[in-house]
Amino acid sequence: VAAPPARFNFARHLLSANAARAAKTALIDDRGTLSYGQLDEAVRRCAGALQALGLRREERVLLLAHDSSDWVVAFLGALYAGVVPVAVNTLLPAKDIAYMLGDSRAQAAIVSGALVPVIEEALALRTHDVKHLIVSRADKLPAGAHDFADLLARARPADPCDTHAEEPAFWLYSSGSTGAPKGTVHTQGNLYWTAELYGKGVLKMREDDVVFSAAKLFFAYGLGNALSFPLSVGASVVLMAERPTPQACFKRMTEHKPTIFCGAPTGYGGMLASPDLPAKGAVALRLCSSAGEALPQDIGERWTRHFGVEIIDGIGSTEMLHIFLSNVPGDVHYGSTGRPVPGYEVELRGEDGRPVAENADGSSDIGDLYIKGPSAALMYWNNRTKSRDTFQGSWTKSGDKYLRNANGTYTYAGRNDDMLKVSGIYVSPFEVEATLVQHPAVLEAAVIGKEDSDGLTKTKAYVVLKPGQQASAADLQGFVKERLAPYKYPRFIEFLDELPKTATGKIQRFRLREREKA
Ligand code: 3SK
Repeated sequence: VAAPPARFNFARHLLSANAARAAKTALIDDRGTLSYGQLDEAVRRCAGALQALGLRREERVLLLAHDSSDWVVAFLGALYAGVVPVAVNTLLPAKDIAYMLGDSRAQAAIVSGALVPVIEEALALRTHDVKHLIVSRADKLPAGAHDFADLLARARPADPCDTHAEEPAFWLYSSGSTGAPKGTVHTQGNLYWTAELYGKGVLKMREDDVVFSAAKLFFAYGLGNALSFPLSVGASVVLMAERPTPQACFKRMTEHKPTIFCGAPTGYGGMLASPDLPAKGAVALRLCSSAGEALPQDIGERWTRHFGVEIIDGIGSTEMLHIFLSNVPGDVHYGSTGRPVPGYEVELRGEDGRPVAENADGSSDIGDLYIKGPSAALMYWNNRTKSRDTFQGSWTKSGDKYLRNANGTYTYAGRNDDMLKVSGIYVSPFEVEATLVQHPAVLEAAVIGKEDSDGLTKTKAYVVLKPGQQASAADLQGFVKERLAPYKYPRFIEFLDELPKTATGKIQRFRLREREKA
C-alpha cells in the first residue's frame, strides 16, 4: 500500500475519491439519506461554518453525538478545516465529559439534541474554553446555541486545509485501570492507513456494500467500520442513533439489508439468544466483523451455521486506531484472533522485555503483545509518562497477553493490567469499587470479571456491608448506574463478611477469581 503524500487531508481525500458518485447513497440514518454529492456539499459547508465561528487549525471541537449523518459531516467537516474533532462516548456521565472539555480545551462542542442536558451539566461543572454550542437535531435549542443544520445552510463551503499527513487530526479518549482517560492523538494519515490495510485489505469492502456497525462511531472500531472504510470505497452506510439492542439491529438488517455487519461478541451472543433472530433469507449479509473482546468459538460457529456467513474476529486498539491482528475471510479459525494484518508486525515479549522463545513447532509461550504499524497514535495528550510507556519507538504496547499457535495464528490469553472488557468496552474494576464504597451501607468492595454462559466477561462485585447496615444488590447496581456510564455497573453482586486480604491488607482479587472458578 502506497503511503499518503506528505500534504494530506483525509476528508478531502474521501470527497475526491467519491466525486464521480454524486447521486449514490452514502449515508442512511434514522431520518433519511444523504448522497455522496450532498455529503460533499455538507462537509465543505461544515468546515466553512467552523471557520466562520473563529475555529482555527489544530484547535479542538468536542463531538458528543449519537450516530447520524450529522456525526459524519461534523467529523469530516472539522478534518477538512484542519480543526481537530474530539469524539467522545455518548454514554459517559457529565463529570467525565467535563474532564475531556478541560483536558482538550475544546473551543466548541457539537452535540445531539438528546445530549444537551449532559453537556449543560458538564459545562457547569468546571472551567472550560467552549465558546460555541452547536446542536444537531434539537427539539428546543438552548439560549445562545447554534442549530447544526441552520449553521450549515448559512455557511460558505470552505476550501480544504492543506494539512500534513502526520499532523494531529482527531482525538479519541482511551481509558486505563487507573487515572483519567487519555486523549489519544491521531493523524490525518492514520485514517487512510486503517482503511487501506483493514477495510480494503482484509474485509475487502467494496462499492456495492451496504455497511452497518452496531459499534458506534465514537469508538475507534465503529469509526473505521462505518466511516473511513466504507467511504473510502464508495459504499453505503446505515447509521443508527439508538442502543444496539438485538431488535434495533434486526430492524436495520431486515429493512436496509446491509451486506456487512460489524459488532462485538456480546451483541452476537444477544442476537443468537433472541427469539426474533431473523431467518437467513430475511437478511443480505455476506460478511460480519467482530472486535472488542475475544469472540467465543461457539458464538462464531452458531452464527455461521444460522446465516451461512463468517464472522471475521480481530483485535485492535484505540492507540492503533483499528484492527492489527485478525482472521481473514475464507480462513477463519474460531477461538483464535488470526494472524497479523499485512502492514503490521506483532511481537510477544516476556517479562525481560525480549521476544518469547519459539518452540520447534512454531508455537510460543504467552507474552505481552506489542504492535508495529503505520496507524499508531502520536501520543496521549498531557501525559508524557503514559505516552512513553505505551508508544515505545516504532512499537506500541497493547496491554494484552497472547500466545502464538503452531499454525501462526494467535490466541488471546488475558490482559496484563486489571482492566476488564465488558461488551467490548473497557471497565476499570477500581473505578467501580471506588463508586460502590461511596454508598452509605458499603464498607468495602472488590470487582472482578466473571464469565457468563457464553464465555463473555461481565463484572462481579464482592461487597462487605457496614455492621448493622442493609442494601440489596439492586440498590447497589442502581447506585453505580447513577454515577458511572451505565455499562460499568456490576451485573453480579455477592455479599461477604470479609474480603480475602494479604497480611498488609491488600485485597487478593486472585482468590476471588479462584472462588469464581471453583
Ligand atoms: O477492541 C478492539 O479490538 C478494537 C478494534 C478496533 C478498533 C479499536 C478497538 C479497541
